[in-house]
Parts: sequence; structure tokens; C-alpha cells
Amino acid sequence: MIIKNAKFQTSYASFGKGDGFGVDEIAIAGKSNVGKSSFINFLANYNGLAKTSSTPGKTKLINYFSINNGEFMLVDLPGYGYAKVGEEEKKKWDKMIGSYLTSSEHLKGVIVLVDIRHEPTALDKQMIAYLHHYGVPFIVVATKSDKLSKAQIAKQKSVIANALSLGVADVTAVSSMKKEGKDAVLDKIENLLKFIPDNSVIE
Ligand SMILES: Nc1nc2c(ncn2[C@@H]2O[C@H](COP(=O)(O)OP(=O)(O)OP(=O)(O)O)[C@@H](O)[C@H]2O)c(=O)[nH]1
Ligand SMILES: [Mg+2]
Repeated sequence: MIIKNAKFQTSYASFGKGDGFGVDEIAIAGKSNVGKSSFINFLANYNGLAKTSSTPGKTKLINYFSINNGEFMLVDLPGYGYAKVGEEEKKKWDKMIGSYLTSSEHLKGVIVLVDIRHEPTALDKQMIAYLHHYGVPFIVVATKSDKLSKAQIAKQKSVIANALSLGVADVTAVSSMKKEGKDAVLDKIENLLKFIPDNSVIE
């Protein structure tokens, strides 16, 4: 899989049935400030495509980016678990993420981002349990690998895999800053896009 071009498509403040563009979607989920928007820019090789910020809570809408002239959409979700926003706003974000995950008709998979330096949080585990429950295929990407040495990266990948009851091969380390890990992620995205769920009718 090669990303040749990417462009901003649209934003949703709320999401419901019928929303989307009739093309496959890969969504990016994760804790606030984990590096979701930076990761999209890294994959698309396009700085400034998705807005990033050192202040958590930057992405407040569901943002669609069209890849390769509509081959598929990368969907940047608002981050969860940002402690400093009020309860009302938190609820609004959770609802937005939940309604996206349950109503998107073209979602082929979710990339769950976790910070490579830390054990996945309770909310990360909840997100994974939720994806299992709804049968949404997912991969886990550990961000900010530039913060650790090679040996520490290997160790943290297994810490993260264990905490989420996954195999080490299910966790891919990336650095959007140093531009490392892209090919491995693009291979996995290609597999998510190819996957045909059991309950679909093959004609
Ligand atoms: N060292 C390092 N910093 C990174 C990397 N990726 C992102 N960051 C930094 O992490 C901070 C958050 O990045 P964003 O991409 O805005 O994170 P986000 O998950 O989209 O955040 P929200 O939209 O607030 O949920 C910024 O200060 C980025 O520069 C990385 O690979 N390495
Ligand atoms: Mg963001």
C-alpha cells in the first residue's frame, strides 16, 4: 500500500447513519495527546493536514481525510480521557466516538494508538473490549518510539501486548517525529481494507 495523496474531506460534529462517503474507512482512536493527528500527517507525508497540538484535546470533531483520491478515508477521532475537560464535554466526546463506531457503515478497521512509554490505560482497554464486542477489526500502534531506546521499545511492546491480551506482533511501534514504522503500518492497513467479515454475503 502506498499513500500517494491525501486531502481533508470534511468534519462531523455528530455522526449518524448515512454519514460518510460510501468508501472504506480506517479510523484512528486513542487517548488525547497520544499523537493521532501527527500519525495521520506522518502516514500521508503531509505536515499540517491534520491539526496537531501539544495541548491535549485539540481534535474535537470527527475529521475525514481522503486518501489516494477516495480509495479510502482516514478518520481522525477526538481523543478520549483528557482529564481537564468538564464532564459535559467528556460525555459529548464519548458519545461522538460511540456513535461513529456503531453507525459507520464503511468502517473496515480501527487503529488504536497508545503511548509506547506507558501501560495502556483503563480507557484503552475499554476501547479494545468495545471493538471486540462489536467485531470491529483493529490494530494497535505504539506511538513516540523516538522517546525510547531499541531495547526499551522491544520491552514496552511486550508490556503493551500483555496488558491488552494481544501478541507482540499485534503491536507496531512508530515515531511520527522520526518517521519510523510507516511500512509496517501501511501493510496492516492494507490487510484491514482487504478483510471481508464473516457475516457479509459474497455474491
Ligand atoms: N516525540 C514525539 N512526539 C510526538 C510524536 N507524535 C506526536 N507527538 C507530539 O505529541 C503531541 C500531541 O500530538 P497530536 O498529534 O496533536 O495528538 P492527538 O492524539 O491528535 O491529540 P488530540 O487531538 O488532542 O486528541 C504534540 O506535541 C506532538 O508534537 C512522536 O512520534 N514523537
Ligand atoms: Mg488530534
